[in-house]
Amino acid sequence: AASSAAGTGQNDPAGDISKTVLGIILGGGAGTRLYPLTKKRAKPAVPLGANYRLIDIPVSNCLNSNVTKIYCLTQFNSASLNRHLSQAYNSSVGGYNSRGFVEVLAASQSSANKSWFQGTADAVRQYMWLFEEAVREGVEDFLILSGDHLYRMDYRDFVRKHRNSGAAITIAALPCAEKEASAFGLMKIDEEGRVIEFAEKPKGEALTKMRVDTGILGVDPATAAAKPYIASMGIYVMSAKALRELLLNRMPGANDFGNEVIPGAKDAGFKVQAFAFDGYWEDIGTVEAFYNANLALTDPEKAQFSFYDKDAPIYTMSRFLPPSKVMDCDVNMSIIGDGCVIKAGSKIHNSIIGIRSLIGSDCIIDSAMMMGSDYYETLEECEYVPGCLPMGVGDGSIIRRAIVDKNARIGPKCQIINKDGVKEANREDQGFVIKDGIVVVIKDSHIPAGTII
Ligand code: ADQ
Ligand code: ADP
Repeated sequence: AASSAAGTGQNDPAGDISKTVLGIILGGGAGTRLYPLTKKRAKPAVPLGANYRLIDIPVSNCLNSNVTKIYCLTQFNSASLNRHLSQAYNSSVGGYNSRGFVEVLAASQSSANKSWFQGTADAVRQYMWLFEEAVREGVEDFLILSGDHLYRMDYRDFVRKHRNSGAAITIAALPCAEKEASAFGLMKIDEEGRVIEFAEKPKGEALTKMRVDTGILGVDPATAAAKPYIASMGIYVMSAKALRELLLNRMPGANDFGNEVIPGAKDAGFKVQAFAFDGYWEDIGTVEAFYNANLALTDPEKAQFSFYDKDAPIYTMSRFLPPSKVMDCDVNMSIIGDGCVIKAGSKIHNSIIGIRSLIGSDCIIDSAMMMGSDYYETLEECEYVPGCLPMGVGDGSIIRRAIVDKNARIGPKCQIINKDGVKEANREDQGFVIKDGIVVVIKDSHIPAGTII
């Protein structure tokens, strides 16, 4: 199906996919699972690592795969997401020749004016009119991605496999253990990789019925024994024609890909294929998974993902921040973003310290993800803040097993340690929420001096 030999796709059997593939990133529904990180921003704008945002992962994977036409569907538009995308990417994709772009499409702007997307398939359906413009300009396949995954993939292999098999839909898949299996769409495939059964998040007996020998994916016997299910990664290549037929004609009421469109397409006789992926991949769409994946980045024994790869870097906004300053501190197994200042006597262990973090003296930051700040504030500006509480962490505070969102102001001698070992709590009036035992300090909140959580 290769159409043009221009650009970097010249010798690629998948063709120049910058012209024939449109990337569509599903940027989040109601945002309950990552709440309160999504309280004040669209999910794709949630900070990741010390310098990045969630959206940088799928967008970087697209650019490294030569997919340069990218839309991101979200429930609400946010200034920080738009600013981030335009500053980080538009100069690199918007060349005259490639005609690339990275754009946000929010539910509220939809012409079909249902103000909220009802699900993943509904979100795509509501913007089908716009995607069809891309089809008229040569796009043949849609690459449908999720906004909350941590992985690195060359989508060219995925597209090539899809085109070679002549499938209507190709689903990226990997082997999965019993313990995680019911969180995913599970499938059974034949020798050719065609999906013959698909069950979205089955439980109990329906789950055990989906057990297979995952050796069929080409994994070694030990892995096959430990991971006897084939899980959908929620990432799809769909031919534009088939998707139009499915969403507009066959299943005009289907809201979700996993629940309805995928099983429905298979039952209607559309060719649905699996594409085996064997790298690191993690769904980081819950507070616990998000926290664990971030902290794992700091631990050389656990880290399976690196933001740096010379052939496939993860890009982000260039902020031109000064390098971080660390006084007489004890820092180990930690990642420190740009523009931070950490004062003397502080101990930082197994933590992520995000951009522009200001940490006072004699603090203990342990197993924490600090997101940092969006801006620096001057002493004069701080005078307008109640109690003149500066952004960052005050002297002598202890933060353990917590996520501290951006622009938070934590006074001196606070302890954010989940002292009572609470599993779940909503204390939004006090500036925090506890989820899965992890304290999340909400963006812009004030935690007065001496507070113990
Ligand atoms: P889930 O991730 O549970 O399962 P879903 O909640 O539909 O499925 O979310 C998929 C992606 O779309 C997420 O990135 C989410 O943020 C986004 N999204 C959800 N609703 C949206 C909306 N209304 N508008 C825009 N974006 C929205 C899916 C598949 C499973 C598969 C897992 C793998 O359904 O089969 O196993 O992904 O993680
Ligand atoms: P980053 O990725 O650096 O967090 P954002 O786009 O989220 O980027 O925000 C950074 C920008 O936020 C700063 O350049 C600054 O202009 C702006 N900003 C947001 N709120 C304020 C504020 N209250 N005072 C000053 N600048 C602000």
